Amino acid sequence: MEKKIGKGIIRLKKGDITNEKVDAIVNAANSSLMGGGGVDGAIHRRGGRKILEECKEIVKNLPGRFLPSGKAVITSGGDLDARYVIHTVGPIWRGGKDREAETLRKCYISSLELGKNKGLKELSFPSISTGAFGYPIDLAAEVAINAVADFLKDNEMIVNFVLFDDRTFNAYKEKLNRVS
Ligand code: AR6
Repeated sequence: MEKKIGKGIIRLKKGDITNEKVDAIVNAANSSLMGGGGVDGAIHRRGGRKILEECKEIVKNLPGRFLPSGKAVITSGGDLDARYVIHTVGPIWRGGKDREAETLRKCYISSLELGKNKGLKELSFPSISTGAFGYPIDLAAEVAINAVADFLKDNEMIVNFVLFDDRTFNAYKEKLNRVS
């Protein structure tokens, strides 16, 4: 499914984000940037050592040696078909009163801005925070779609959501149907 929004396009796909041949895929990382499970594990497994080496260099130079949630950094795509990986850290769901929505929105906006500043034209996102970090899918889908749609009002870009399972895909589809 795809929809023209503002100056760009939002596309929804079901599948594995590590297969994407785009300018950049986005990783739902953790603050250590040292890899993990879920989509993070899959990206590092297929992307190879180079991505981890670059992450180590980045972390070394960050205050406190961690990447705060809502921020994004960029590495090469290593052995992946994607040219770059943008690593962002989603919020851990704590019931909704810990500014989770604001932080999740920041993940999308900072990743998109980073891509824009690199001159990238096509990005692919997973569903950030809705796995290990426990963010309810319907709520996360709303934040994700609205953030990207707002960004596309002023920016020309193709933004794919690559969603791993039917439930997640359907939640994003429902939200995308509602935006104009
Ligand atoms: N392609 C696309 N989506 C995927 C893939 C894949 N290959 N693998 C899993 N997903 P999660 P989070 C989906 O847990 O909630 C890691 O350990 C998954 O089904 O990967 O932000 C990090 O190191 C779900 O819909 O990310 C962090 O510690 C979505 O991706 C922590 O998990 C996000 O699930 C981050 O948790």
